[in-house]
Amino acid sequence: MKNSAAMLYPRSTQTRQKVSLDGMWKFRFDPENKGKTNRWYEGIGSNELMPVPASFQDFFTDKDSREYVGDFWYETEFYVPAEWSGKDVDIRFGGVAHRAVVYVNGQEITRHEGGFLPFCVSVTEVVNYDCVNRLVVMVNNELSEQSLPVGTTITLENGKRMAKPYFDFFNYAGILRPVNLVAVSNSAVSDFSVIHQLSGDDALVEYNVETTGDANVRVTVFNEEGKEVAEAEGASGVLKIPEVRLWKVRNAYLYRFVIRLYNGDALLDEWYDDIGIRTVAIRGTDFLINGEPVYFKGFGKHEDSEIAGRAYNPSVVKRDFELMKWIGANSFRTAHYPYSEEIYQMADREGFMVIDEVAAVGMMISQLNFVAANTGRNTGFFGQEKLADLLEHHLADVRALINRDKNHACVVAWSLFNEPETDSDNAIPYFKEVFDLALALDPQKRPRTFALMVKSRPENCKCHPFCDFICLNRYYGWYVMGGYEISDAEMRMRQEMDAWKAKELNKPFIFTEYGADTQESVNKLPSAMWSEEYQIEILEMSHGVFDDYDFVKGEQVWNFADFATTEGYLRVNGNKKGIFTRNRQPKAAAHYFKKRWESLPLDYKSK
Ligand code: BDP
Repeated sequence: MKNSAAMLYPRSTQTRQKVSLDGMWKFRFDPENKGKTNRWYEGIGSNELMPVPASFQDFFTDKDSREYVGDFWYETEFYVPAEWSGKDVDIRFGGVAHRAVVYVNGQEITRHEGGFLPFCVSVTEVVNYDCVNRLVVMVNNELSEQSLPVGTTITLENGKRMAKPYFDFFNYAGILRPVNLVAVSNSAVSDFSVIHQLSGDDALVEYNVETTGDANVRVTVFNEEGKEVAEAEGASGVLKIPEVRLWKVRNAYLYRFVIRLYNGDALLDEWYDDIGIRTVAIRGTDFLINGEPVYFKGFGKHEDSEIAGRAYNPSVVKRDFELMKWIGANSFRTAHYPYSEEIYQMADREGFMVIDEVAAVGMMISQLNFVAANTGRNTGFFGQEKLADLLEHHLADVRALINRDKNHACVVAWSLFNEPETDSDNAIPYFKEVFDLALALDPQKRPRTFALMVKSRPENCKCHPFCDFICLNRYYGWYVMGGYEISDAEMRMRQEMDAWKAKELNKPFIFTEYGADTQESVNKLPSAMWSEEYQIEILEMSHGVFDDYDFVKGEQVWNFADFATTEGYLRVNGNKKGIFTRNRQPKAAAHYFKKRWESLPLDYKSK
């Protein structure tokens, strides 16, 4: 499907206008499903205010609101200036979890499935110019086995509904990311992609521009001093950047690519993007950036913070990057869904490598969720009847993810699942479709992977051959033989690593999860599970193992910070595996990591 020009990251330029619609909107729950019958799309009839962007859950003091599952409605107004008539006027949503129906001036104008990727809709035909217009969004946060992320929705005896995620993070929902009103010309840039190649001291950047109308295309590249360094005409071609300053890990350099469309001398459209030039490849067990081996140090993260939940929060993003720089990290995985676009822009700027994950989480018969576990099904997850519907959503998300993130230098790999079931034959054709699509769509052909859960082992996993590099989530010393049994846990871990080694896969491995739940300020001598001492003990044990296997090319501990989950006896006020608290202060393990990571060179273990 062709992009609309407003899908590109919203920017104001000589020809484009964007107006933020963020702020306080009207809000209303719809527990009896009467919004549509009562025509709330013409106005929701509520004066309750709700911030956008935000997750609604943590504002309320009553549990029914926090746990609410179903439809809920938002309303705001926007003004369209008269001088925009003749342009294409769009509304662009950064992310609405998990699905939305959008109405302008009482008319339904689009529907969107999936909470973590942007969508836009043209409102040119339905807005009134030089007037105030009404925008209503009906959002829904139900979980199912046919949508991402995967879970179920149950009904309690009292009639109230409840989310049962097959995943370990709170089912935050709402308008989570910025909303913009965008005006672009009818002949505009709708897509742009780059492929980098190094040639001696120079870079050859193959580019491709797509447009919504006929126009002459010019691409001009500026360095960080604002000096023009390359220019080319035509919808596709090669830009030669002499004596290129490459984007390097934790030493970034970004060029500004300005794309202009002309009709004769008349400027029709202008859009720009700040892009780092680098190559990504895998050679044997090495992960290469610009042809040089790198070792991943960092985290599995979440978009999660106090009060606004999963909302894009620039202050939290800033703090997180400062902490990651302080501790000596160089990478993170966007567990378990695509993050806000601004986070990738920050990672580009700060030189962090990102393993970019789609929201394909919970694709197993849940271990945490007894409702699912007790259904008695033994077909395995990929044996389910309505698998085609799930696959369709999964492929749509892969498409949208690559479309959104393909030009980011920080994105060095795609993670296409987290901890799926991999031991049944049913999984194989499903995996093949997802992996093939990612390869076909990515102009840069970045490495693809998925995170293997504990049950995906060298002897039974049927799906790791799809991976260009292998990501392991392992909890030896926590879920597997914790506490005083940690010495046995270490032996088990080494046995597993020996078995992987014996397979001679000749691919890099990265530990994308390991760690221990740790309650801040609980100190114990000798250590005990949940204490800050025990967290460090697991880390030391794990690192000792990683260090002994040459093909382990990275460590991303679980998790950067404590985060909210569904309540349950396995979780004490959320998941406490953070190296930082939820409020972004260090646990003792943070100081331990700072020492280790500052001493490991970027090319650690390269031959
Ligand atoms: C892994 C999951 C992650 C969980 C983690 C844990 O990938 O989402 O939060 O375990 O249990 O299985 O802490």
